[in-house]
Amino acid sequence: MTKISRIAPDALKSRIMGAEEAASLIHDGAVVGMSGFTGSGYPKAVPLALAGHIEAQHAAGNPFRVKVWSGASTGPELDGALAKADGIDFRLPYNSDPVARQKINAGEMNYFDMHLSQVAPMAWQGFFGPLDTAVVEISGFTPEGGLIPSSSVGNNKTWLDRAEKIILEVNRWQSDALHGMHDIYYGTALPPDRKPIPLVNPDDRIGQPHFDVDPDKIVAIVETDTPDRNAPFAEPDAIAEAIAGHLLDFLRHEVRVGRLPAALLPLQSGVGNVTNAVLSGLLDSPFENMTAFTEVIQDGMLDLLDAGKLRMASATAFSLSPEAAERLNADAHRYSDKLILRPQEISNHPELVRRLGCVAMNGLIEADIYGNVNSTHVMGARIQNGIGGSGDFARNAYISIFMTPSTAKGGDISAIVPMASHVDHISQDVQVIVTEQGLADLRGLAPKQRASLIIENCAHPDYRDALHDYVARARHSAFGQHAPNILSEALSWHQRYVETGSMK
Ligand code: 0RQ
Repeated sequence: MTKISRIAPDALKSRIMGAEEAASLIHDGAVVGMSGFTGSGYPKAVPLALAGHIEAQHAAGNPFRVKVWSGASTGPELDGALAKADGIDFRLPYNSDPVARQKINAGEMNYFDMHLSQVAPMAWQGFFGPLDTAVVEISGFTPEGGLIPSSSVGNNKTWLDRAEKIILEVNRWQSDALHGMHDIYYGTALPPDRKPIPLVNPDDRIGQPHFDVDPDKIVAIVETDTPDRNAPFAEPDAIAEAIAGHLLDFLRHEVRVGRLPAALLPLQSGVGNVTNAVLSGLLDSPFENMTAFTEVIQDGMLDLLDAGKLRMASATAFSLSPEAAERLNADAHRYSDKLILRPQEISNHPELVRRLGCVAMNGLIEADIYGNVNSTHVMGARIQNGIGGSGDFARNAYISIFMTPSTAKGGDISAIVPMASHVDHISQDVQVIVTEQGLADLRGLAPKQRASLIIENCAHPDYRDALHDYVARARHSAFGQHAPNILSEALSWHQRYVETGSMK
């Protein structure tokens, strides 16, 4: 394994500076494209220094806020620190930071959560306006002055190309084994010049291992040695294990009846504890030689690689617990030829997800009796994280699976409701729903058939009778009998929760 050079080329050495000085190059109102995706590869020093600068400006009575674009979620030193300083005016496309979430839900911060595959194309289409500054973490430099990406690729290619000026953070903590792991595709174009993307297998490499950069745009280089800070995953509990069990039975059945090959099809696994538990469940499954064409590589994926069950994984970022990140860094060469990190417009590209036939497995907040899925808004109003890549994969997958515990908040909320209070995934994009109670295979079923199956197989027994009762009454009184609903009652469960703290 070759060591990554962390030293800037001679021509750029004069631009090495401290984080405070670099942060002072960002002005009030600036649009900043930050690196970072699910807690990996985000800049760690400059945003923190910028937050300090913003706090000082606010204390002096001066307004100061920036607009932040990223790949997906970042870390506490970025979203957390800037939100705490009340320094973010607008944010896209995905957030899981609790401080930022609180600000968004208090109405103090504008946020637009969007399909992750669409961020870079829309930036190129000019839909979001100009980008002032890119702040991008890299792991080092090639001898020719190219930039070796960090533990996530995200939208960095686009930020580096589109920004007027660039601030780099060179993070020595990132593993040497990242060198050669990335596949940066430069063949995208805007319509009418867009061409097919030449990727037909999950392990195809179609680009180059580094970013090209215009050195004249680099205004600052900051050296860091700081770990990515990902939240640890919860140990799979009995509920997560039951969900994984139902899902694995289903996959085995699909192989048996010839609808899936023995090695399955490229897996996509969403964020969260439940989806990570499913990956752990695959460890004990009969499937061999699996592949993943997904968005993030979680702990469970590393375990599958270690066990020889997973042949390779393609993603745009790592999303590892601190222990798994250390494990990867300590033994990274073992993984380097099995992992590919790509720009998120490629890792999540609808054309590729459809071509490869991904098996999409994502979490949900709530599903309604007809199979519409809410992944984002609690009680239709309060954002949890964002749609992330779930829509990119769910609509285009070979088979689209959503999973959740049947209740939330200690049983006070049913995850199966008469009508979803917000819809991210319409029933056509939802083919299978799994809870610890069981699995509903909705393929080819009409709405009324779906309702019976979802209530019987997925709803918690505490809520099952009430759901059956709702459907029975809707079959008498609804405006139509295709997907019968009682409009005055459909969202009453949510209203009851808002008023009393329980849907019961
Ligand atoms: O909140 O921690 O405050 O109690 O949501 O819920 O059950 O731990 O589930 O970690 O698997 O996340 C949909 C949020 C599930 C995730 C979601 C509350 C619950 C808890 C987490 P607390 P769990 P998970 C590609 C795929 C969208 C993005 C996506 C997600 C918290 O999967 O963000 O799929 N998906 N990306 O209490 C009120 C309900 C609730 C509820 C759960 N019905 N009502 N609160 N919660 N259900 C990857 C990327 O895009 C990066």
